[in-house]
Amino acid sequence: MTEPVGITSLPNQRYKLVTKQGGEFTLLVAGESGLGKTTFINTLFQTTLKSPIDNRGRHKRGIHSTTEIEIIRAELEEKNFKLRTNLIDTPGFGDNINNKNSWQPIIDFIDDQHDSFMRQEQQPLRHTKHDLRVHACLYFIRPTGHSLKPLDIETMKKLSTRVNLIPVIAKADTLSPNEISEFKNRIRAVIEAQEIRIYTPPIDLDDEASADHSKQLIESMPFAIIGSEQEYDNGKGELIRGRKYPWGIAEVENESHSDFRKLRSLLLRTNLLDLIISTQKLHFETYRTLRMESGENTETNNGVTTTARKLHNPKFKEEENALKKFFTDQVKAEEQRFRQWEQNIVNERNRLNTDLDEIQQKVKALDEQVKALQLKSNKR
Ligand SMILES: Nc1nc2c(ncn2[C@@H]2O[C@H](COP(=O)(O)OP(=O)(O)O)[C@@H](O)[C@H]2O)c(=O)[nH]1
Ligand SMILES: [Mg+2]
Repeated sequence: MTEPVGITSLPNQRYKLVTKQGGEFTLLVAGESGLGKTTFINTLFQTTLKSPIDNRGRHKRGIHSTTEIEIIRAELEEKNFKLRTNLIDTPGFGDNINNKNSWQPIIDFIDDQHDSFMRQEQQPLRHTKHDLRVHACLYFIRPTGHSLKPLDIETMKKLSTRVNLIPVIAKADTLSPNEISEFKNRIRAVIEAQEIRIYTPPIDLDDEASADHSKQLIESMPFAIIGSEQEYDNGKGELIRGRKYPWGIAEVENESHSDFRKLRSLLLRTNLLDLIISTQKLHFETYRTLRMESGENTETNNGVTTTARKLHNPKFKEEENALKKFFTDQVKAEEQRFRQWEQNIVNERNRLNTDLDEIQQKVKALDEQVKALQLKSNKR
């Protein structure tokens, strides 16, 4: 029996689904070397760590001869709720002369987790499923102030059809607030023009406060973040996490310096369930359906699945295109379903309003009858 992860305090009943499935959250960081990915993970730990990192939980997983993906397991605590978390730190890419396919180990890692979970599902007798499916992928963007590089665009496209992709501007302390807001606009324009589907917090029409919150998050995207493993005295006897400059401290948790708090809250609190559920319903289902459709038998060779490799190997352009197309259709279907659901609510409201009108008229008529009867009896 898995322990509830503390998200039971959330109003939404869907937590049951999540706790039943194991209640784990897996976050992956990706992007070029030196952008602060490892620092971000440590910052997240230091600001939310529940129990010290278990050394046994920190292990490396060889993916490629020159690259290693590190999995760190920890229990995080954000505003009194505990969450078992897997943080996947990936080596940077883009620093080779030839960066072609340098994102491949990360894409393979994500696909492998879907694949492994799918195989475990086919063996219903296994009780504890080993699940490292990635619920959110932070993509670190170099704070150039210009635009996205072709390598960023290509990598983000590949990631976006597989995981909830959350782009972030690294090292926000190296840009001025104006530069950040212009840079954000440029990045958003490229993301739109290139039709890259980034994770967008859903807007709940039934809940004004939550809808406003989502809108605020969406307006802040891509989040500009500062990471730091250091704390400094702010002169008032308080220790502040940040980066020290001659002019002062660029503060990690100060909302006017960085979007770190917004991002942390989105990941670990407000959108945690949505990230987990959409991974299952959208990304995992997309993967599984495509694998089924490909109709190939899974061949296991030293634990490496050849079909998975083939399906997503960029050399097989058709498969990659099939994935993209299927995913787009899924998203459209989801949106269609959402619109239908919205329409149903409107219809239901109209129906209730009509019912109400009718009832009010009946009440009025009955009232008049009562009055008429009273008049009659008074006359007698
Ligand atoms: N200015 C600034 N430097 C940072 C920030 N985060 C990390 N760094 C520095 O950038 C360098 C690379 O960080 P690291 O976390 O190893 O990057 P990674 O290769 O993406 O994992 C280190 O010297 C960090 O101290 C940040 O938010 N702002
Ligand atoms: Mg690193």
